[in-house]
Amino acid sequence: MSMIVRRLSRAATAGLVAAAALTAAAHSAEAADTLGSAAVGQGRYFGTAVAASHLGESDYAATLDREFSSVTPENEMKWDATEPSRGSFTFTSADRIVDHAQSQGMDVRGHTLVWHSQLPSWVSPLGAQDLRTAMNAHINGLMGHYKGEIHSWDVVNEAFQDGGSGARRSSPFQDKLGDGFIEEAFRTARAADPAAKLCYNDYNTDGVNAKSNAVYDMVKDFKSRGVPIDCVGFQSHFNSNSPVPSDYRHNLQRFADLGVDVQITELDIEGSGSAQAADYTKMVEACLAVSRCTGMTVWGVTDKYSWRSGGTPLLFDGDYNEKPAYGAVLSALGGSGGPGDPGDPGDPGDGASCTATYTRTADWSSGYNGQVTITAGAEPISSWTATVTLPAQQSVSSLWNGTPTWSGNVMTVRPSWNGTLAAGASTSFGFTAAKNGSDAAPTVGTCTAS
Ligand code: G2I
Repeated sequence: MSMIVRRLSRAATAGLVAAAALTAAAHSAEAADTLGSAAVGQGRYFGTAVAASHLGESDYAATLDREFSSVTPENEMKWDATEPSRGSFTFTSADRIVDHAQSQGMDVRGHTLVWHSQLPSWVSPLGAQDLRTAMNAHINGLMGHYKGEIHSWDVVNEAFQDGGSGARRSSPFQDKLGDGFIEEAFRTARAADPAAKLCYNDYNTDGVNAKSNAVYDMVKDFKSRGVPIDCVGFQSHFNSNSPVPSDYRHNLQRFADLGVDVQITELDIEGSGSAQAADYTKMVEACLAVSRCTGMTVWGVTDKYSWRSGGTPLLFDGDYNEKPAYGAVLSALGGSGGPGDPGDPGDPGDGASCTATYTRTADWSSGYNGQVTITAGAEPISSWTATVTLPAQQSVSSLWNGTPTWSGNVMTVRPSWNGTLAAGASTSFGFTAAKNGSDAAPTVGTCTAS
């Protein structure tokens, strides 16, 4: 696997932000008694949509920081928020979320680059050629600003119609540029930030139906022609009119079998009590059953700020109390003493093992980049832990593709999204260290796996 250095491309304070992330990440990976840490134990992320305007509310921030390992800006990265007039980008609210996430060691999903909704009024009147130029400039402007900082981008959102036809949805992009706009957006996005996973994201594609079949055909076509797509997002907004489909897992798996990752991107399920909890359990179990399901995101922290607040669809109520659905999700993720706890007999992965090897991949007078490659043993693994002991003088300023916790100069690294490995397969994490006068190599301790 090639290592991609995650470079913070925005503020001059980037180094400080990254260092803070390393410190703050410690609490979220300590015990599998929160959603985020339990999911990390399964090699997945567990995220939430976040609104910048709520970050100043202490209960909101405390719940977010305690429970989640990934965030998606709910509205702040959309076109109307980031490029309200042509060529003039504003990132204040989105930066607030990204900075907060980084200070807590959380990943960020980018939502969304090209979507028919929440478009500023200047976009729709453009002629075809101008619209194409504007679309590509928007992708480049947004992805360029966050280059190296976004785990996955929803490159194109909701481009297919509901109903039985499987046709494309009418939009300025579809109507003026034709079917090819999606492919063009993905190609532009790959060039803009090669490290980001590029997703197609939609709703009512959660089971096998005409709409999901149409998306499936598009992804299959993209894979066969080398159009750069890495993942498909299944929004998963459910209520009594749109219940959890019984073939949800099968649908995730058939997409995964095309060679893309799958992610549950906007999960919420209207309801309450044990019925809601049971539906949430089904969702988590479906993701855990599909090895390429890399994580899930609920569409908000608390019922009181949900876009469907009347339907109380989330895991925390309006007072930030854990709902039955919260306990169900935590338990399905193996947290809180359930299956998945270390030593729980009957868990898959009890014979799991791994090895860790270190190489220095870049070197300069004051610092270096190190890479640790994790290789699974004879059995597949769903998570790994590696320790790296640094010479006392040295300090780490950033780390990518892993989640670190610190004890003195010993760094314990667990997966961020790369915990699941087939037997014999490898992944790697990397870090940048300051030498502070010592050029000695760090030592890598025993790798443990589950
Ligand atoms: O509609 C649910 C989601 C469906 N998939 C794409 C998501 O991006 C979408 O999110 C929702 C947000 O949760 C809402 O918060 O997108 C809505 C707009 O399409 C968002 O609502 C808008 C309100 O309509 C605006 O009045 C408001 O100014 O949020 C804006 C910012 O608060």
